[in-house]
Amino acid sequence: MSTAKVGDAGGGGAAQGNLERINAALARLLPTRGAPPRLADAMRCAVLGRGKRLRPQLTLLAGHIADAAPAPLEHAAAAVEYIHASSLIHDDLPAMDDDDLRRGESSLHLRFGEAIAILTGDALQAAAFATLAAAPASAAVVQRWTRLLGETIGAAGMAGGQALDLQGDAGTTAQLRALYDRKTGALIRAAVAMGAIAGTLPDEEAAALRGFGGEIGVAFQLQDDILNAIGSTATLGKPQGSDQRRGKVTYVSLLGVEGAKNAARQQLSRALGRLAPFGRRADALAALGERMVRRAR
Ligand code: GRG
Repeated sequence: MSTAKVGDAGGGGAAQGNLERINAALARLLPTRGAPPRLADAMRCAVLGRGKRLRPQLTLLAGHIADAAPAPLEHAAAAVEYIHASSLIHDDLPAMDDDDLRRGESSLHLRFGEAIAILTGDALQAAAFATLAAAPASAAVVQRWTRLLGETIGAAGMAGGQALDLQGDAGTTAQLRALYDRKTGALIRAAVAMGAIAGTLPDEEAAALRGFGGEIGVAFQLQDDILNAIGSTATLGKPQGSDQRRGKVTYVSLLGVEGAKNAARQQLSRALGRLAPFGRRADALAALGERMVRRAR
């Protein structure tokens, strides 16, 4: 795969090239050797299914801006997607959101049973860290990645955000934003930051990239709220209207559909504003940010 394609803003061919490269890396680096066949099957289903691969694309494009080498970037991108896949499995479990449908197919716990689904999530979290540790990168880079990813998925990050979500008592947009920043935004921010860590950027540019990651993460979850309210189950590949059926507090329940759309637009423009210092160098990353918010699934 040509590395020259990674950051081209042209969309079409370059984006497709990145997707092929990501899918190849996800399959190649997935540590299933020695796993019981059923667990290995479940891991492959969870990781190689019909996902959009937004987070690994963010890692590659941020790494491109930071002039990072392609091989270590692939490890970071795969690690982020393994965590994402793990989070989807756990999110769908009966004890969490109890969702039957994911990416247009039965949720993993319905296909493999709840125990194997839990173990698949566990194994994928471990796989992420093993993949980082096996990257052809300096010890300093691997240490920064592992610390960041550990903090991202932990009590102050995704696990904490999910706990707040299950509590269901975010009553204001400020509280909801703080919750989304952990539950969804943390991994998206980390995906961008890990690309930056793999390369060389002055501190203020690295901070600008992290800022973009944080803002686009919240914008992405805002669009998710909107799609849950007005999308279709067939396009989404997951149940439309589930937030309302569960009485969940979302941007749509707080602001209405039009208010949430406005908030998403504002949030997107805040995110894109963070890329200003990079000029045309960030065109592809900005285009991906726009796709993340203007998506239909
Ligand atoms: C500690 C990893 C970990 C998980 C435990 C379950 C949990 C805590 C957190 C849930 C996080 C979560 C699933 C947030 C929702 C984010 C979201 C809108 C995901 C959908 O992402 P897409 O659209 O999915 O990128 P695809 O299918 O395209 O990959």
